[in-house]
Amino acid sequence: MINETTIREIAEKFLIAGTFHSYSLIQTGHINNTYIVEYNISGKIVPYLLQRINREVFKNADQLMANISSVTSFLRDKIIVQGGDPDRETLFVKPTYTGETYYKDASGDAWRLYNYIDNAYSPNSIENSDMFFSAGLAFGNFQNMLADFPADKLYETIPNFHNTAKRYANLCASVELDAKKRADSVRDEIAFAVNRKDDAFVLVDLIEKGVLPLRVTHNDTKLNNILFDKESNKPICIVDLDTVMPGLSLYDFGDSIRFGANNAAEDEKDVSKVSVNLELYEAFTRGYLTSAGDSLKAEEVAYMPFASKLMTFECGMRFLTDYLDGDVYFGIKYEDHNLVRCRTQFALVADIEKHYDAMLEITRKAYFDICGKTF
Ligand code: GN1
Ligand code: MG
Repeated sequence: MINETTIREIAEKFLIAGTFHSYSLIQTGHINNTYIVEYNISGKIVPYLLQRINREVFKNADQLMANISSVTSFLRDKIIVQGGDPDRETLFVKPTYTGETYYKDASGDAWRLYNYIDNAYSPNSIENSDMFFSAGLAFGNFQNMLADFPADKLYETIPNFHNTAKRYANLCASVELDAKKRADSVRDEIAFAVNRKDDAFVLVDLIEKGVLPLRVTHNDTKLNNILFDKESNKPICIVDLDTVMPGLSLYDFGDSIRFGANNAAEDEKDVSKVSVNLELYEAFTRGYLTSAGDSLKAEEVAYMPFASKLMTFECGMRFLTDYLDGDVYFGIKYEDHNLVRCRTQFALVADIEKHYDAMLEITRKAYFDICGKTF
């Protein structure tokens, strides 16, 4: 049971020149537990972000935190050189009194402390296309800033994270095992996935053939992993760096569209509300190409509509797999939550398929307008 005493004890392990003042829980994300912890530093109340890392998902806290601290130090240095504000434009890791990047409690849980970026919000939906254009700029910029980061220094913290062929195989294994006897109730969803088996192999094959290059990517580019400034409504910082690993730029692009260009929430129960918003697709594509377009290969642009579909399909498969496994991975708020999430994802896949040619045309035109290139 996590209560004030626990949080206080943990907060006091970190090298902060002040005393614990108060804490509050933030309900966000499906994976870690997040708290705002306030310290009294010479009479001033200063907030920090405390997180308990989900040890089922991230088995190796040393490697995870090594990735995050090297990437954030790299970003911090670049932001300083570029004249930005390093305290607001990147997370940074506050060490413990013993000089570690995280604190391991008596039960073996790992806790980390970050700077807290205030006057900011992480949106769960898009207000207008300018905002999604900015989101595209922000993720494209993140890709660009890390373009010369030595990728071989990063651990693959969750192996095969976006390996869609593997995700498909995992789904089949869970259907076979049927641990919770739920497979019969989701035959339509299983059939939907089986009918799209070939899609799961497309990008994996292109990596093997050397067509698509591995880059340092974020791998979880949900809109709510961007902090926007409350006053200017401009993106200031990319957060949730747990899955920063070698990956494809298309994973980041596709996952952004999956979440941000859906006309409905990820867990909307009425799937008739789910559809791809082409205006938003165009806005994000233009933002992303503006900051990252010149450093991308033409193939990485050509597959943007496909990746939007594939990342949505992957996420749907993951929710379905977890539903079949008995909801062991994603946090759920009610019994069928993962199934509801799976259905929205599959509905979005179907809608992207309907609008595929239009998305391709939008991408082609944006690439030409912004980079003067074509595919
Ligand atoms: C998880 O924790 P959160 O909500 O940012 C998941 C992503 C999924 C997402 C679906 C480490 O992200 O891969 O796309 O849920 N993160 C991990 O909402 O599995
Ligand atoms: Mg997140």
